[in-house]
Amino acid sequence: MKRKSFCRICTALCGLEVELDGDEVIRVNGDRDSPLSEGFSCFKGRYAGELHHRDDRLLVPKMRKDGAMVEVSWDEALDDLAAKLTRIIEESGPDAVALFQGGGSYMDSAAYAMVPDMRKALGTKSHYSDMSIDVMSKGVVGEMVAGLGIMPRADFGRTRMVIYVGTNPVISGGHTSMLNNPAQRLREFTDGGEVWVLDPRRTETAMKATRHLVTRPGTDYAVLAFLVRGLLEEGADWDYLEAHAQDVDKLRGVVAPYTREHAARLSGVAADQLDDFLAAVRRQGRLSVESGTGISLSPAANLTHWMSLALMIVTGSLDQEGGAWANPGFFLKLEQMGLPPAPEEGWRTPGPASRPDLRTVAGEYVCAALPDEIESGNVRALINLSGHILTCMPDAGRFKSALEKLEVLMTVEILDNTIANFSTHALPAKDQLERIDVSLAVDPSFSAVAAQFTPAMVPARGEARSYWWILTELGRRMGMDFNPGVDPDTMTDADVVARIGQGGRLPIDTSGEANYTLAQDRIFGWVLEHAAKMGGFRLAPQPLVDQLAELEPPSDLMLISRRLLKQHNSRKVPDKKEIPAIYVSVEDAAERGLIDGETATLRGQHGEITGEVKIDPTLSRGVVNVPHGWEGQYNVNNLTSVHQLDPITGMAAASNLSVELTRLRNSQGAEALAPA
Ligand SMILES: Nc1nc2c(c(=O)[nH]1)N[C@H]1C(S)=C(S)[C@@H](COP(=O)(O)OP(=O)(O)OC[C@H]3O[C@@H](n4cnc5c(=O)[nH]c(N)nc54)[C@H](O)[C@@H]3O)O[C@H]1N2
Ligand SMILES: Nc1nc2c(c(=O)[nH]1)N[C@H]1C(S)=C(S)[C@@H](COP(=O)(O)OP(=O)(O)OC[C@H]3O[C@@H](n4cnc5c(=O)[nH]c(N)nc54)[C@H](O)[C@@H]3O)O[C@H]1N2
Ligand code: SF4
Ligand SMILES: [Mo]
Repeated sequence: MKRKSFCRICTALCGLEVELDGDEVIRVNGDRDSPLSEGFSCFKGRYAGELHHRDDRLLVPKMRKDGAMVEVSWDEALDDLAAKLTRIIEESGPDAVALFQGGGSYMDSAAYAMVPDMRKALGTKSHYSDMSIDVMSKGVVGEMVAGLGIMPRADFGRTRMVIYVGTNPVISGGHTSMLNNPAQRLREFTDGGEVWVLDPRRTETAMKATRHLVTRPGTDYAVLAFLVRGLLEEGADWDYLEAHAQDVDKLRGVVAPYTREHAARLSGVAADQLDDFLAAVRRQGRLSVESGTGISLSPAANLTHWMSLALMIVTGSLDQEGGAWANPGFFLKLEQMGLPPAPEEGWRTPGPASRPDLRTVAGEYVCAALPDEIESGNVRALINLSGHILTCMPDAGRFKSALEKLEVLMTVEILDNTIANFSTHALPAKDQLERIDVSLAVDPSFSAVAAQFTPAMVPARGEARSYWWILTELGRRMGMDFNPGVDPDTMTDADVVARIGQGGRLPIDTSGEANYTLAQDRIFGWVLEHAAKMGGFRLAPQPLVDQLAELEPPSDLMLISRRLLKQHNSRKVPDKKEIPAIYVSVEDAAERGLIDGETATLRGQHGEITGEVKIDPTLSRGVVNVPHGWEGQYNVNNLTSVHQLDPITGMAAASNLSVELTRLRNSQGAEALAPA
């Protein structure tokens, strides 16, 4: 039997067709009938069946007893947790219990929906999430410029120029804006217009683009500033600027130094290529600039987002047909939230007790503050909502030793993996094929104002329970209501998801088979209306002007971030080619006399990685990469640090770090063989 579903791994949310034989998943394929993905799917989505049946699924709750993780009953695990968390709150107050929302919890809508109520019931301010190891700058700079953390994307079918900066949607599915069926979408863009890619790597997206500009890491802001400068001389949309923006003259002063020569020197892009780029932008008029983790994880994150927004504003593209639009959401309905525009600094309050300097973003503390919070005794328990926190966090060593000091580390997982066994309590949740769901968490990243629904495909294996049930039941045992209106004794998964399905722009039918509900293709004008309340877009927020003056130029060799096709952060589809290694460009390998498979040391300011070199012809000279998500020796977060933080967002830099690469030598100075 074949049943339709949708994938809940990345923001592309591809339609899937799941072939079943009773409770056995035979295979998973892309759904040709999906209006979003039109049959497209990737390895990760198609692996859902094998993942479901894997031998290392976490199927029974586990708890640490005398140092070892042992299987226990749900009652024992939850009662023990409830007692310990209650005691910690009584002794140290609610902030001693921290929450972390990780990658495995976002796409479980029933769990995601209850987190705000759970936090409120716990009364804790210690709320952390992937946001502060991923995308802080987009939110903060959005608030500074537009009064709201908007994440614009192309107006499919109408936008004639799309600029991708530090994002590789063909592999990733998009950062904060989904790109479904990427090859097809890019063909449509390039048929009617132009796609330009700025990336130090010849990415899979660059290979399908009209033009690829190889930028030196962290210098894209200079290229964008050069465009803004040129447009303010000729080609800007002055009607739009007069109606919707402020501080045009201040912006003109800021970008004045970015002449073609200066921008070329900084970015490494030849001056005649910059001329072509400016000519293309003038020719196309409206455009969309989309960026990803190559930008958001870098020290130049804020400046690049600022210049991206400035370019969309100067060309009269932002919130305009044929330019870039921001999805206000099917469920979350940002335009109806009624928030006033943010102040020029963004909505910020002091950070946690040990790190007040690390200010909040969207009411959350930043992950970089967590080690200090734990070591100072302010945080004694961590409720880890499915993050692989040994690999995803900056300064892996420091994080690990801090996490070891926790009295309670509760992890909700689907796998009996390293993080589950590092915890004090590991609780098995349903995997994506086992749960009924709607597309809630990544709602505003959707390419239309739309929603998807899927029933569960197969029953839960072992004793895995619904995520919402686990959390709601924990609250009840603590005498708290983590999920008001939901009774875990009487309500089913279907009841809980049906409530969420009623909260969108249109009611969703959650009673039967998978469906796609389109409320409206796109919504325009709401961002402009919001910005009008503060006198129009702020083109030159002072904190960004100040940061621009302090930015350091890139060094000779820079570590960059990038994603792999068959791996989703820490989650891997087994593959012979995507092996842990230090990925080095042909030129950098040659200069150091390195050959494929040889051992080398990659040394940063804060740590080092010694391992095998893999020569990667897609990398440009001066750029090295260790993909994130690997444990142990190849954990790239051995090179990042909670001491290298963005002064505005408090986010640790995980891309564009200055590094040195040397061939491994032994203590006598002779070249050593690769260690066995
Ligand atoms: N150096 C460096 N560090 C980075 C990054 C980088 O590029 N470089 N990227 C950063 C970014 S952008 C992010 S978002 C984070 C991501 O890092 P994490 O938040 O750790 O996300 P994942 O590794 O995707 O998934 C975490 C866990 O979810 C579990 N899981 C999988 N499916 C399910 C499910 O259906 N239900 C439940 N309950 N759990 C499930 C997996 O087994 C896994 O252990 O890492 C960040 N860290
Ligand atoms: N296959 C796969 N898909 C994923 C994930 C995954 O791990 N694997 N993770 C998911 C998650 S959590 C996220 S947040 C999204 C991220 O989605 P994307 O941001 O699209 O992620 P990446 O593919 O890492 O793309 C980052 C790009 O930035 C480039 N880059 C690095 N530094 C610079 C720079 O200074 N300037 C420029 N111009 N480019 C630079 C890199 O070469 C790389 O091509 O992907 C999601 N989808
Ligand atoms: S692109 Fe993303 S949503 Fe689509 S199948 Fe792959 S992981 Fe799933
Ligand atoms: Mo992410």
